[in-house]
Amino acid sequence: MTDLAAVKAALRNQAVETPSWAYGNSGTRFKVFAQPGVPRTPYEKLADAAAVHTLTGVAPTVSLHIPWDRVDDYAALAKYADELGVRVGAINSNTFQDDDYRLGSVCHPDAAVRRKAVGHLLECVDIMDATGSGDLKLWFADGTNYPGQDDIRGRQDRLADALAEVYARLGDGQRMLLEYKFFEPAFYATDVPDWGTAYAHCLKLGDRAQVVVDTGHHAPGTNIEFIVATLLREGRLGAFDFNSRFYADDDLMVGSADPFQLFRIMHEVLRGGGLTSAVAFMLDQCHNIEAKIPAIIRSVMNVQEATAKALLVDQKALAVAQWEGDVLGANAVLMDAYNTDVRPLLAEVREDMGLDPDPVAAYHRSGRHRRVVAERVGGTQAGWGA
Ligand code: PSV
Ligand code: MN
Ligand code: MN
Repeated sequence: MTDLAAVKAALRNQAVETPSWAYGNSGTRFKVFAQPGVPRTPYEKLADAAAVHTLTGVAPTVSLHIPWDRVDDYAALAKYADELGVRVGAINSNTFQDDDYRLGSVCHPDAAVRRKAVGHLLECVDIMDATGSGDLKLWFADGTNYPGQDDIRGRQDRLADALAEVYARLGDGQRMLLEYKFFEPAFYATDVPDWGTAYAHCLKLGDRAQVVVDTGHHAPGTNIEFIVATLLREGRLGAFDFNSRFYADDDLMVGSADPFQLFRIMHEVLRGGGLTSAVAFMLDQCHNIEAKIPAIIRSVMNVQEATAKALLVDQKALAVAQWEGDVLGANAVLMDAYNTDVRPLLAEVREDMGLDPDPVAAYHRSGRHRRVVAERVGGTQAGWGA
């Protein structure tokens, strides 16, 4: 038996962070298909994020990416967010789009390049101070393409030194979130390829260094929920970067390729107390061919649906079946929850929150897209290739 009132309360209190870059134009290395009405400035990205929050009620924060979201006055940007009813979330660093970073950034063999990269990371902490952001999110494109190209151990030492310097600069209430990715853009050896490497660095740094699980950053067949369970058990799961992959780092809408995997992840989050802790549920997606705001709303809804199904798992029945060694019974408890149509429940939750039960339809009815297309002429790229 599940307590429906508790399930609804948990769903009302859920928060999903949307990324500023998902609102802008993006593409593959083959082509960026520009869409009319995309934001031209970080201010307009915040306005789009606020529209998503107004319709869903559960997307109150926005990740920024520096330098894609560079402005002169970050405090003014944060104030504008506040006026729109949203807040600045994680500050994402970028140490991969500069010619100097051909051989890496914080792991580069040349100390001058490493200094430049660390300088950028420290600037990101300044931006956190100015915006009130609590999270510094680090993803490094560092790695090597050929055996012997550089010293694998030496690069780990350089990485550790850089992380320690930045960690020491964090203020009260600020965290460092370290993301891993098993390959790309480096193909032979990536410097932070897996959760174990990220975890080992975080462990040395201190409690406020935590691991980011980007769902698109794993080899096919990886049991991501096991990683989630392990990191939560160790108190080191800082955040998710949610998206979907079919082949590699595809950055498609979360819950679109494998909703069952998302459910299994959310079930482990729930089991590990991650729904009520400081784990940040962020999206890291790009909408190359589909309309952006409806895609982001749909993604938030997909996270909600997976969460609702996880909350509906009859934990008592599951524990009994597991204890009795009832393999099929235990699996059936999980599958019963997964196979429940939770859309009516989420519609009720939205109505309880004073929202339209169908946020995508409400967005289309609002006429906002037409208005914005007329107002905004000449969009910017999300950042990839910009
Ligand atoms: C590159 O793989 C990446 O998608 C990482 O997942 C980062 O989180 C994101 O770019 C933004 O820098
Ligand atoms: Mn990511
Ligand atoms: Mn990625």
